[in-house]
Amino acid sequence: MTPSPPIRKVRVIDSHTGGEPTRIVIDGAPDLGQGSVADQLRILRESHDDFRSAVVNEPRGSDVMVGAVLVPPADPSCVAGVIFFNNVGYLGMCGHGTIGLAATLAHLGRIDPGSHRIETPVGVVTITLHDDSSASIENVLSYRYRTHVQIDVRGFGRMTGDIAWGGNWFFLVHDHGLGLEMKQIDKLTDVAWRIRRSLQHSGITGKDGREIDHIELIGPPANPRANAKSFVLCPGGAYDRSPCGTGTSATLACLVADGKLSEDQVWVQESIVGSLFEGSAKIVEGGVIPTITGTAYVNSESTLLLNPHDPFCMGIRA
Ligand code: PYC
Repeated sequence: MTPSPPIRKVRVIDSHTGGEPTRIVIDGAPDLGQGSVADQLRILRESHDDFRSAVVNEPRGSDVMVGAVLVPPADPSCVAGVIFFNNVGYLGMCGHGTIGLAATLAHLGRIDPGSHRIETPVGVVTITLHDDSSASIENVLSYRYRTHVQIDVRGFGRMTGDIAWGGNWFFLVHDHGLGLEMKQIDKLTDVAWRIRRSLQHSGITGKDGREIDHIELIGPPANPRANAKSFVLCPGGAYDRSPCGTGTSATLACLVADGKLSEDQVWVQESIVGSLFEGSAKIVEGGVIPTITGTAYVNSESTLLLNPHDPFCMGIRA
């Protein structure tokens, strides 16, 4: 009798940052070689994409789950490398996920309060773990690429937005005409998805033809501590429960470009579920370096079992 193929074990730590989940693989990921984190991402994408799906997709995960693999950094000044992904693909950077990474590394006893460099596929970011367990991330260079871009959104008419990079590509819209409230989630998701479609159909992209895969709708805050509230639609159709770290970075870049935010001025962004991130920006050549502060909570340590007999072992793909 041939022996059954073994069940593969993958150790993960789950956390949430302002309500948005992050599942970090700390053991059991495929071997991605010794290259830069960008090279390791290429190997993960080209040769092990089913692993991404197994970690974040149903039945183990959900459309909302953001996953990550902790990898060895090529840059010796970094304490870790990280590759973020979601239900449909990979993220250049992930702000809420990096705050979740700080909480996870602290939970594992791998970092203490203080600053630590992390290698991501789009550059090195710095996390500062604070004594109260909150964390700040100094993000990659963020900038506004185009302003006052007009699009026709089917069923909603003409809208105007900014295209900005905050570690992912964003289209930021103020004139959407909708209240940013939980009871409007279906409508907000619908309009944001239509905006994305309209950008695709019109051939409107980020720099170098990169797809704009995050849509951010901005409006007045509900919390008196906040400056603005946002609804962010992620690439796979789920909305970000957190204020979105890369989205807040893109917002800061636009505010600075418009002269509405000065260097180091604190900006508080509220998410659609009411969680808050604090942001500020250093002005540099070509844009800003944002710092985003939030708190993540580790809420599970577990072992995923990848059973080759399970027909949905590698997740249900869209
Ligand atoms: O916090 O940057 C972020 C993020 C991107 C997608 C989901 N969260």
